[in-house]
Amino acid sequence: MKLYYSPGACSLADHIALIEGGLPFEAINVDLKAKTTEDGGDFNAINPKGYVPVLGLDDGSVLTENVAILSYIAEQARDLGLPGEMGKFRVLEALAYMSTELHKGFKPFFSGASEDDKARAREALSRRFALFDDRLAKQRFAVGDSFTVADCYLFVMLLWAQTKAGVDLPPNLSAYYGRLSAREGIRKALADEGLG
Ligand SMILES: N[C@@H](CCC(=O)N[C@@H](CS)C(=O)NCC(=O)O)C(=O)O
Repeated sequence: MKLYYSPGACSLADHIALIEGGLPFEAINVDLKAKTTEDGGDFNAINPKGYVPVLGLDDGSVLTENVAILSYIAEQARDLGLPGEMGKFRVLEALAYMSTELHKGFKPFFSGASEDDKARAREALSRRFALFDDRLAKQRFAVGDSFTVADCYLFVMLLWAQTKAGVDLPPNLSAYYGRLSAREGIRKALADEGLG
């Protein structure tokens, strides 16, 4: 498999998941401004949407969208999903929430929005993050007591909260972020993207 990524972008979630799942892959850095891959290829020809993440599969097809890629990884590395009849849907529920309620909520911080818009976005993100803070009072990870692909995505949202948006993390989320930051797979993905 090939993961097309940009350092520190949302593709970091997929990068972490591939490492945590012990899956073989090649990471390919994409220049999102120039829309070129690190070997000078035309990124738009790989993904006409023009954004990362993209997972290049061994049959030559590509899979896009964090929710789909992380779900695919959870199928390949079963430890990164949840067991039981509803397990898959609980993980999907968390991924959808992160994609639509958290990830999109960062837009003002990437688009040169006004300070008022940023303040409103910060407030909305804090409210959205509170759901996970409440959960983490009772469980160790985003969707239960085992690490899943949902934690890979939540880690990136929490990293952005602190580094891009100036959102203070409440206590349970802060402790959770500390625990995740110490995981070998996460440290490796950060190091591989040059983020130390
Ligand atoms: N809906 C996509 C959004 C992906 C996305 O926002 N990618 C950003 C990086 S975090 C990107 O590549 N932006 C560059 C661009 O849109 O030109 C997903 O969830 O996978």
